[in-house]
Amino acid sequence: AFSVSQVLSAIERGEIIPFFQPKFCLRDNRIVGAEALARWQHPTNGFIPPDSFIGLLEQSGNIDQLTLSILEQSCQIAAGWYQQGYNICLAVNLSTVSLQNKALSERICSIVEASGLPNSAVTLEVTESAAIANLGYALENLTRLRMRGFGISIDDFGTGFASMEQLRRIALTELKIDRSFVSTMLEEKESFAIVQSSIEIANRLNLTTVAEGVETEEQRAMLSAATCHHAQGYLFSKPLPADEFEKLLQNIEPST
Ligand code: G
Ligand code: G
Ligand code: NA
Ligand code: MN
Repeated sequence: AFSVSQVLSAIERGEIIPFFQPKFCLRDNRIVGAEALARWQHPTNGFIPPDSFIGLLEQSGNIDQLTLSILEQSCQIAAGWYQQGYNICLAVNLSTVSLQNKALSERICSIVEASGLPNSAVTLEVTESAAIANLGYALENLTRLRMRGFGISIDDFGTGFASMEQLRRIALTELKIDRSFVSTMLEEKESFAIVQSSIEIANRLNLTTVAEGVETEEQRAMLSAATCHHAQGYLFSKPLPADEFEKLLQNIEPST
């Protein structure tokens, strides 16, 4: 296990970098987005997955350092793709813990502005990995970010933060169906009912739907028939280093 100060110095040394997992359109298979996922490129231990340091950062009050570092690095990379004519949306994970920070929305705006990427090409995926007692400044931050043009996505829908109450109160643009429902929906009618109902609610609320953890052709076909818009998962691609993601973009789409 690592200490908080080890993780913080890794961030400062630039060892924690974004990988990118594509989001695909289920209608025409085009890449519509890239989700930045943090990876610690440890000098001796290889790649360390985020589960081994995100909880630690959240509990010690340091998750903002990671969020803003991943945001800055991934915006700079995605700005390059944007300038090459690839019209894709960058997605960055935002912990509900970070949303407690009153100054968050201003810091996000200045990082994105410095990168040259328009706010409308960035979606913030709100992820709940820590239980929080009250939402504090979360609604205020999210409303301000939405007003500035960012997309707001609710991650892991159906498992936590993502309640019906939040659907009503937050100015969302996207709903991500949790992988646990997608992975069981072919065998369990309860899971499929949840997937289908989530898509119906999202459609009625004019939200884009993204299915996570799509691993098989059968799942892809079922989601497509259920009118889900976008999908992410090992069937299409695992999270990739920036240069490999760029090759995927070049293979699939000519720049305009
Ligand atoms: O990336 P997987 O590749 O292992 O990611 C595991 C979990 O870590 C996911 O729930 C994802 O939302 C979270 N995660 C990955 N990168 C980030 C990040 O930059 N910030 C936050 N807050 N969570 C992240
Ligand atoms: O919570 P969040 O949705 O941000 O987490 C994304 C996590 O899901 C990452 O750990 C990523 O590596 C993982 N992931 C992405 N696609 C698949 C998939 O098709 N199957 C499985 N099992 N995990 C996936
Ligand atoms: Na996410
Ligand atoms: Mn998720």
